[in-house]
Amino acid sequence: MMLTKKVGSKICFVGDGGVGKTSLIGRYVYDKFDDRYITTIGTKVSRKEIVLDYPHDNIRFKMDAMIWDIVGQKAFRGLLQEAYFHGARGVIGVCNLTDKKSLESLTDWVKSVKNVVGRVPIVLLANKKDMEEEVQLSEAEIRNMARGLSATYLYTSAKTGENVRKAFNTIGREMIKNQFNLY
Ligand SMILES: Nc1nc2c(ncn2[C@@H]2O[C@H](COP(=O)(O)OP(=O)(O)O)[C@@H](O)[C@H]2O)c(=O)[nH]1
Ligand SMILES: [Mg+2]
Repeated sequence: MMLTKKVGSKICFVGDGGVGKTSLIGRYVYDKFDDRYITTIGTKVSRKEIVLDYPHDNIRFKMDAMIWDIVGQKAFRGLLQEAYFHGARGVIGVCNLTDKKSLESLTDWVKSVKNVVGRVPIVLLANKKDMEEEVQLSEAEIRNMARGLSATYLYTSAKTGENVRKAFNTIGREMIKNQFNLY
């Protein structure tokens, strides 16, 4: 019989406005994609259980994930930032494949996270993979950034759903590795 262990966790999304953070969360948590661009204000927290199996250790983790989304990017400073990152166990950094600057920005985003919580697992998502004709970033550039941030990376599309579940499973497994030393 498999042992089930419940764990809580906070996952923070970072990345420039428009890269697809809210859409990726929407796709994962509610399985929908909204094509309109809605600029929301404040911070939104969604909740979803991530189930992770470790057959070799006979353990199933049921991770109660609190997924934090930044909204109103411009006002995101100082104390607000601290409250947002406080207690984060994992970070998903998102860039937009059709916007070169959005990859570079991740350096500062991750710096801000580290100032508050120190080292936590990071997964870098190169989003909008479906927009093939407009891609501005090479895989080498993404790989280099990921290496610099000690992050793993994945190509995603919130529109088609490609790799969205995998992105959350990957950060989940990284957090379990970090916390329980399980692989
Ligand atoms: N084609 C395409 N559009 C996307 C994708 N992800 C997000 N978008 C669109 O990009 C815009 C910004 O997305 P949003 O999730 O609000 O970005 P956020 O500011 O990072 O939360 C919206 O118009 C989305 O519909 C994607 O994977 N593919
Ligand atoms: Mg958003």
